Amino acid sequence: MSAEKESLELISSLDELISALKSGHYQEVLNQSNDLKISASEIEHYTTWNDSRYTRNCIARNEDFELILLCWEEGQKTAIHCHNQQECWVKVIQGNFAECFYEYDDVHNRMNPTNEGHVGQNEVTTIENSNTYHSLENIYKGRSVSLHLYMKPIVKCNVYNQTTNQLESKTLTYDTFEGEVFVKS
Ligand code: 2CO
Ligand code: FE2
Repeated sequence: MSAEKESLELISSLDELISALKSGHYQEVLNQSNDLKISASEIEHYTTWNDSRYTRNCIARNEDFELILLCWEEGQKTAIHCHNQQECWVKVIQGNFAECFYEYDDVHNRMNPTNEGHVGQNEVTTIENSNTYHSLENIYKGRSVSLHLYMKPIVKCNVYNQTTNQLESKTLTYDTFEGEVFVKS
């Protein structure tokens, strides 16, 4: 890493975060995840809502990263899923989440819970281990919003089907891209 890249100052806005990512300051962005202060007004342009599932709104992306805003109505949650071995952090902009971690036991074909906790406003959660699965649920009394950085972009991930106890590959998509309705090409 060059000396120039190591000297990035504290990121204090969404625009600075996007610039830092687009210029490849990945390690600094990872290091600053806890200190980043992104206000609800900065991300308002990217928020969309759906009564039946959380929405995925891509703020910025290239071949090395994707920065996504997830918008959750009260009670909405993910399936148990992995991150396809990509480095990541998740920062809560507004609201409160319950998070459960799991490891997949491929001998017995089952998902074993390993840990659980809460992620509140301005807090960060990560997945360190490529074999780790997790689920997130909006437990706030109202809408929650979370900012997700994946490096590299997660195109597909495994999702655990609790009825069959099988892992299924799921292709991830966006509701919006850079603030516009996303149209698959
Ligand atoms: N990984 C899920 C997604 O990108 C959200 S759970 O937090 O990482 O849809
Ligand atoms: Fe996730």
